[in-house]
Amino acid sequence: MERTVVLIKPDGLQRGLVGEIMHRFERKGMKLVGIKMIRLTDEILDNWYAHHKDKPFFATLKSFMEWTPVVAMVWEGIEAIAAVRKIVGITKAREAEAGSVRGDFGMSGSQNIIHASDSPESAEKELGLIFNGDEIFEYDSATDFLIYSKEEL
Ligand code: FUP
Repeated sequence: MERTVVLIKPDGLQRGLVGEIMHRFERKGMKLVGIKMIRLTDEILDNWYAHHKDKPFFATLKSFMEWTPVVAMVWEGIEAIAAVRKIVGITKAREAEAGSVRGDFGMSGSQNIIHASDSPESAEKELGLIFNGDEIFEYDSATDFLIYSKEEL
């Protein structure tokens, strides 16, 4: 099982898309193991987006992400990182596939509603930046046997 971090960004929160987005991960068969609202700080964002720190959009990106709290979630599943990225869609929302969150709800390449970890390394880093150990829950999923075959579990 993999864990991946999803953020509903300030535009997603303001547009009332929190329930809609969570519903998509639930229906897919992903397991929610952590969730909270958090106000992102300069310190978190400098680390989170360290790979973008020299890009021209970095300052705008940070102030956008600090505009309101975000909804942070950790979803678990087999190959969850890639599965969630498919649901999210590509960065530039106006070019994202219809059916993805960005494809269905966005037009912007910067105000693009949602974030999802892009690798096991970034998932681990992002989880550590936002969640304490006691905010991630281990519990038996009553539906795992319906969602996965015996061989997969
Ligand atoms: P993604 O993994 O799809 O969220 O995309 P990136 O990690 O490449 O970018 C992270 C965020 O930086 C994007 F969600 C929005 C912002 N960004 C811009 O504002 N302009 C750009 O040209 C590229 C990214």
